[in-house]
Amino acid sequence: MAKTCILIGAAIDEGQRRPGCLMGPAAYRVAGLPQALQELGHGVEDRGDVAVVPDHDAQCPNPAVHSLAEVVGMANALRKATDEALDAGFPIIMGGDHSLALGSVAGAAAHAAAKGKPLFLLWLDAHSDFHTPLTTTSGNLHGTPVAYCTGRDGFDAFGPFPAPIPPENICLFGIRSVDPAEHAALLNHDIEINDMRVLDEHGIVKPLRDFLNKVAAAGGMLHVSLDVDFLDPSIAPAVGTTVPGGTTIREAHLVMELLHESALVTSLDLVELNPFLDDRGRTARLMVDLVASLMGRKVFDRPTRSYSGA
Ligand code: 6HN
Ligand code: MN
Ligand code: MN
Ligand code: MN
Repeated sequence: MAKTCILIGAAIDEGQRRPGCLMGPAAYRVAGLPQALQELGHGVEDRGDVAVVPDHDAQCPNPAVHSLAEVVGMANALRKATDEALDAGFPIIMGGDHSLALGSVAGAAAHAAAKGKPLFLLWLDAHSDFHTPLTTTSGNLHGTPVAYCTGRDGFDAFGPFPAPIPPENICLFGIRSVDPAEHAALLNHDIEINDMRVLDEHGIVKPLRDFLNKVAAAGGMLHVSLDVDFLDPSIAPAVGTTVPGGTTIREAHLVMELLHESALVTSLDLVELNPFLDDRGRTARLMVDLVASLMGRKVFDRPTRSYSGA
């Protein structure tokens, strides 16, 4: 079914320390994201990059945390932009580092709560991003959004998360790097953790389908947050936090194809692309191709003679 895709640029790289992610929105436009969506029959409305007003009153007791004012400013702007975009269509937030999800998921949660629907969160990432501003040792706020979404303490500067997402509604998928403080906290939260160990053994299909069945049964909305480092660095070099042992091109496409078939996804983040680290645009183009699969691109539209699994 054709959608109105609302492109929102979140040009931020202050959620970590390596400059470059702020060029992400421009790279997605150059790599042809709007055209790819149009070719699939979708409407596209590019709302440009959101304007950020840094919150210079924002405070955090952990001295390691840096750029709090800028990250809070972006979160405020994106919370509003994502909530509003959900009224008009399918928001695609073009990052920017993963700290932008402190705003986009909050906007999706506010929207879902207003509609009386449960929100589910699929986190496609090498990392669990389950630090709070109080536990992070790097001080990089891109490592914190999942914790914020569950309503954990330590996020005073961001204001309360609207309608915290029950941990059972969150699925971490593809993770292979978890810090000790995150590990300890995850043990106390009933989040579905499909780390690479699980995906190696079971493949991606069954764990993903099981989660999607849960979303469908609850009549939920589904926000997907796609971190470039979900992919193996050999195919997606344009990211600051590479972790070997990630998903292959085909696994990633299959995830997207299953998400398309489910028709459950209601909003999407594209995060951590650092075009300065890219190799002739290949990571940006791969991300655009993955979005195309999520939005309905296929090799064959129901082949008449193919293996059915029956
Ligand atoms: N990401 N756990 C590390 C940290 O610095 O807190 C890495 C975070 C990576 C963040 O995946 O968006
Ligand atoms: Mn991440
Ligand atoms: Mn709304
Ligand atoms: Mn990551």
